[in-house]
Amino acid sequence: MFEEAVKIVNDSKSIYVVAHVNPDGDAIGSTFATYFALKKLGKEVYVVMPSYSSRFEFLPGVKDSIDKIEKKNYDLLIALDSSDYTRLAVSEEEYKNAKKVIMIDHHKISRPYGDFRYIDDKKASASEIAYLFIKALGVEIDKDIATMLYAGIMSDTGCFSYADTSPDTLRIAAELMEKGVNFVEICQRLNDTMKEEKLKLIAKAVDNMETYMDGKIRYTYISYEDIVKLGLNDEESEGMANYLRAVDGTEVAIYVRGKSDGTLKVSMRSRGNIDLSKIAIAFGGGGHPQAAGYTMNGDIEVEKDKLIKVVGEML
Ligand SMILES: [Mn+2]
Repeated sequence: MFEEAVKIVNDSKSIYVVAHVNPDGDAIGSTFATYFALKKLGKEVYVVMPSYSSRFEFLPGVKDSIDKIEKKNYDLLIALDSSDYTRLAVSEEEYKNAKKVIMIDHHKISRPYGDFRYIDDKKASASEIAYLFIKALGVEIDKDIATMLYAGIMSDTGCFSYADTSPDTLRIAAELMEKGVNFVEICQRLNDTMKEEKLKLIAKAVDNMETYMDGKIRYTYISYEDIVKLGLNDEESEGMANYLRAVDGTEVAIYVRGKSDGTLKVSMRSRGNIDLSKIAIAFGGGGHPQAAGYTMNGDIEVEKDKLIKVVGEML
């Protein structure tokens, strides 16, 4: 399964580990777990992560990440949780300077890149695949590695609640727990802690909420201007669809927000009765059955009506 990847790692000295921009818990967990494992193998290894939310700073090693790849020539780039190389947190030039690239991902729509690929959209998180990779490398899982893998798996499974959580996911989590992971703190800090500004954003999202089909569909929109006014950034303004979905009777929740680059991001969440990734793919995006998204082009009112019609037809 990973024989070729293990050979590539064994043949490499200088290694950079990278995930997508605006890293989430899974991106951070999978990259740092891999980083710690490669360090144990005596590799010259770095994590490139130019920006991340301060809520991840309590996790081991996060502050040691670097902003960019300085080397003109290096042996290996390992990319995790990133379905498309243009979304990686390195420039195209930095990417091309790698002698070899390993890609590890779990998204439904992946544009495969690199010399070795391990893509499994049945896996709930990239961190779960990183666990298999680390085992294949023959590295003993210590507390730091376990902490990062646990944080990643917990994040992308919605605390082990999404449909793609498998018996294997729980078996891996159990093994990680045995390594002394502080799972109470990880869950509290990543799931149950927010800035006051975020609470105000939720209030705004509720204020702007529209309901369709007797509440089966809930929609809300927040402009980038409003996000900036609250002092939040792109990453911190995510997650509103989860709150809308939590309302009893909701089948699909839709959250549209303005982003710093001027585009509109659509995030959808379902209770699992319809496959949102199909809708997202039709609109040029991707994701998972219960969580998917895309970039909205054109007039927001026209595009919103189009989306609500498509979702309504699938319900
Ligand atoms: Mn992920």
